[in-house]
Amino acid sequence: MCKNYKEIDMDIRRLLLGLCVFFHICRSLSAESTCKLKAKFNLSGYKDVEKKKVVVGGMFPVHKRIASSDGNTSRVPVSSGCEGFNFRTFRWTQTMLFAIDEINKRTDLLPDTDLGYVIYDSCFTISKAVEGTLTYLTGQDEAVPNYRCGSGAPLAALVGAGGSDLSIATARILGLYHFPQVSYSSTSSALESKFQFPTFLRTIPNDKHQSTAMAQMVLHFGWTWVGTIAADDDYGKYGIKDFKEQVEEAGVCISFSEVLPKVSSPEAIQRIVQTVAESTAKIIVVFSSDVDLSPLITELLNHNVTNRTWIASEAWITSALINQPGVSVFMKRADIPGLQHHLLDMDPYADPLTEEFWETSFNCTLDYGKALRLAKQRSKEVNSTTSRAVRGVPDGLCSGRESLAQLTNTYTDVSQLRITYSVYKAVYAVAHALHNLEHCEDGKGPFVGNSCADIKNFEPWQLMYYLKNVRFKVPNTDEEIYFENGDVEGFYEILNWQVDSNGEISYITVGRYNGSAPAEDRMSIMNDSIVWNDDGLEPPRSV
Ligand code: TCR
Repeated sequence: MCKNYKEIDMDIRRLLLGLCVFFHICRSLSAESTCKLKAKFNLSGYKDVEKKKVVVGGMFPVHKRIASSDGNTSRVPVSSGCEGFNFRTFRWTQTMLFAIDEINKRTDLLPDTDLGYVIYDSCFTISKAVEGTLTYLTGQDEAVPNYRCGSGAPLAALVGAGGSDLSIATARILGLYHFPQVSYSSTSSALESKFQFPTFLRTIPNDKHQSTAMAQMVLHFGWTWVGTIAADDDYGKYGIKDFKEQVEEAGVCISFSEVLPKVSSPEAIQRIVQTVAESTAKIIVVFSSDVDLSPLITELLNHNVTNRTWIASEAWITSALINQPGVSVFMKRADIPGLQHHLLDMDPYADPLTEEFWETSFNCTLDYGKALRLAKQRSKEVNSTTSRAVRGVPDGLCSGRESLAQLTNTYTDVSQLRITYSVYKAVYAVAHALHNLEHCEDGKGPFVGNSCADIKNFEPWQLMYYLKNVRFKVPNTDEEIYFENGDVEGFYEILNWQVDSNGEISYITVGRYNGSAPAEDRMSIMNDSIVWNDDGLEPPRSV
């Protein structure tokens, strides 16, 4: 039997609701039902008991994957751990804390209310994102959805969840509870459906603009033969689909369409390398995040596959590794005054993530016992009992005073803030919505009988109303944020990535794309400023 889109969607919702109710009832039969909110307040250190409190949730892919389980079903299953610490996404996490701190210090925005936060690591994995969402809604350690059982502060909205496939999963659950979600990096056009994702909003433009910009660029340079590479998720698939539809209509042929594996698969990567190497197409269009793309880039370099021109989405920043010029369509870069200071001013002992960050960055351990054990083991290995490690401070123990400023990694690099800026805007959107909710005038409110919501105990759909209608200026910029159908304006820079004779990489803005302008003035490209392969100024031929 065939079902239309809407019916299938209703089925998914019913199924989810059923699951949630099922678990909740089962659990409450054996419930010790205490609702613990592990929210942190007063980041800036002063305690104000007078202030009302609201918790904002955050979800970031701080790790790159979950640790694989051994598949043993004869033991009590435990939630998988995560591995592969990601410095870039950790910067996004710290930016959320920075924004909350900044808002809490302000006297004109939410002056009587303190924002707290709970942050979950989605580990780039759907199951972890769903687990985090359910835990967040319950305020319990266990993932049972029942957000109303909370003692303590109300939950505001979820800022997250990272990639589009994660946001699609969490938005389905949050939508059930009419709970708002503001995303900073989920760009897939699949998320534009308000029927499927009624409470989903984002401060990053919808990819349909980016796909169009990339298609326009291919047509602009007269390329007729291109290859495509997509991540195996809703970001890659929808991005490339929208791109292909547009170029194919204009008569461009697609030489190959490859999909990058989500879980490590050297064979699949080899196959793609072979396709790229053998194809006569010299223009390659990529829609993938850096985590999924980097294994391919490394292999291409190993195989010396050069002389290709890359038209890349977001991922390009790290794929700069590939050491060949390319063009990217990027969101605009921004500066956030004070952020760098906040990033450098970190207490390594603040929470498990800062600890892991510190240990990974400085290649040492913060745990005295562990350092001692390791040192003992090492000294046994070298068969020396008089090692300094065992007598005094063990080798490999971090002092906690290592210098972050001297560290040069993606965490401390604030020169290319794009998604980071989007995180900042998402937190501000929630704060402004809460501010408007709190300052609603009695008798002039938007709800039944012109009533207002109460900041101490509001319903998620009431906050959703304010988020939908929010309009504010981002601090220190002229940029105004408002949502139209959950989306913001699609304004991009076109960047050319160039390598100078010393091997230094620079990003040069060579054009702009404004998805909201009339069709004929959307794109402007300065052809002459682009440096192509072989340092040429002429655009390459597509075959
Ligand atoms: N939208 C992607 C996720 C993503 C990302 C990134 C992840 C974007 N840019 C940079 C890591 C680094 C753009 C999505 O799935 O929607």
